[in-house]
Amino acid sequence: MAKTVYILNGPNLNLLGTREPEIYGRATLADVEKLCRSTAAKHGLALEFRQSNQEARAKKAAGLIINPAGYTHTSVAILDALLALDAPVIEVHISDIQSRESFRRHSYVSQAARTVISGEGIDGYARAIGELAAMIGAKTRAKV
Ligand code: CA2
Repeated sequence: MAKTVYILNGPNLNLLGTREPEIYGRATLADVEKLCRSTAAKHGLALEFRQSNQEARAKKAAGLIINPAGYTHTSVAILDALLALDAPVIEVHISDIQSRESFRRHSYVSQAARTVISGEGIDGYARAIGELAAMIGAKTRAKV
């Protein structure tokens, strides 16, 4: 059976493509989901793609990719939840959080993340799936 990877998107990411295209690009969250589904399929992974304005749990995850959005910079609760998870975590940001306002430069979530991908636009999600696939030993097709 295919391993399941969770992609969790934090608050307000449903607004992607509607505002601030100079920071976040023009792709919508539906476009991000489409990209993630095709990338996951290439790696033989099942995908749960969620957007929530609240915290989410992912009990059956073989691995987890999270864009915690604004919670990145505020939430010890999300950090604790990720530390309690027995699966590798990758943190993704569409924008480069290190080159924006000073309050965005600190991430609580990074302490629980094996890898942080920031500033690659929505392609960062596809890279995260590839890296997670390698970490969890997914059956990636030869030509991805
Ligand atoms: O760059 C990212 O992916 C962020 O996680 C996005 C968060 C921001 O608070 C983080 O510092 C960096 C914002 C999510 C809301 O996204 C919007 C997109 C378009 C219009 C309004 C909000």
